[in-house]
Amino acid sequence: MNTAEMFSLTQKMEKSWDNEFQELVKALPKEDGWIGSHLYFYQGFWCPALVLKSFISFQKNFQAFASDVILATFPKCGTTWLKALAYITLYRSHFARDENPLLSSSPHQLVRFLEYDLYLNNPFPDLQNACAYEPRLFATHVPYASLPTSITDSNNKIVYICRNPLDMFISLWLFSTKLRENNLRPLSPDEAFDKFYHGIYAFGPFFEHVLGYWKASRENPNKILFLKYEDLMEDTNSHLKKLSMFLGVPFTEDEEKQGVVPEIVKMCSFENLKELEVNKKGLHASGIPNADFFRKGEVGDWSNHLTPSMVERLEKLIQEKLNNSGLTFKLSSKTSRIFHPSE
Ligand code: PAP
Repeated sequence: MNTAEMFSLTQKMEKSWDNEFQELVKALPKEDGWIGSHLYFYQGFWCPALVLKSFISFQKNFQAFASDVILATFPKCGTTWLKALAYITLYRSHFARDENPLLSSSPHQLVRFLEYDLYLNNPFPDLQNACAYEPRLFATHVPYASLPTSITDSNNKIVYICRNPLDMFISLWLFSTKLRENNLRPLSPDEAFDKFYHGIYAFGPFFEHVLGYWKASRENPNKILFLKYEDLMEDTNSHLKKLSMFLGVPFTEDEEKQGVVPEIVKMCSFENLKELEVNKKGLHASGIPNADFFRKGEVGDWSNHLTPSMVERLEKLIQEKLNNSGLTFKLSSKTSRIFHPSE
């Protein structure tokens, strides 16, 4: 599938909905999305038309195993990076160090999305064969409150990653600009900002998504590991060790001595993954070119794009939304400026 075919798939998707589904959808608030297809407000979040049906199938039909690992992320917050790190860490005993699967497969091929991939055209996908090894490892953008109860009620593990909303906005806007249908005029920075400010983007609003996982992780830290892109960027080694312990596959002393940790960090780094042939060409299951998942990979790039008034409005929004939550975001790596909602 190429990008043009992806758009036609999205449009066909809406046309292919049967009467019963059309009835359900008719009652939902609907907005134009960022790339040309629609967003529907369902269960408290803006769900892209492409995955509305597959999300519902996933929610209804997915049967979690207690051993499953689910990577849950807000879009543009480090999904690709986390997929690479988790896959290699969890399964490292299965392959030789010079036969790293990242050399031949994109992180999105290795760890498949539930709603964007496996359930996309099949309400009962073959999940067993979707994972090369045990335990099963999947990814999703679905908010915590909308996960299948078999995930929230079982003992499986969830790793969540999010990112400061200013960088996330810029990443989303530039990503969407590339993918936007050719016959539509580009979204202006003001239009994109307005949609962003009001939470109208895939899986938005951001704050509800992040706070859902944040609260759940505080209530159950053994089940949910809550990570932030900026922290990972600042010290990837120690976060990788934390991840390995959380997943029950801590690095042994021998591995530490052999430098396995920095080796994985380097292999999964933005600079390395971006340059691999497999990530320069080829398409994600949803039709998006693999290369579009690698742009700049920095903390604080928002300062090159946002106007002072946009920054001020977003800072106020963060303050309002995260107030008393205990959650903070670093906005810049250079100054290590930390935004405390109570400031
Ligand atoms: P998704 O949620 O749509 O799958 P995701 O991987 O979360 O996408 O977002 C892509 C962002 O992660 C891009 O950020 P940027 O636009 O600010 O540059 C991309 O560059 C960044 N990214 C991808 N891979 C890595 C990596 N290995 N290390 C750090 N950042 C990465």
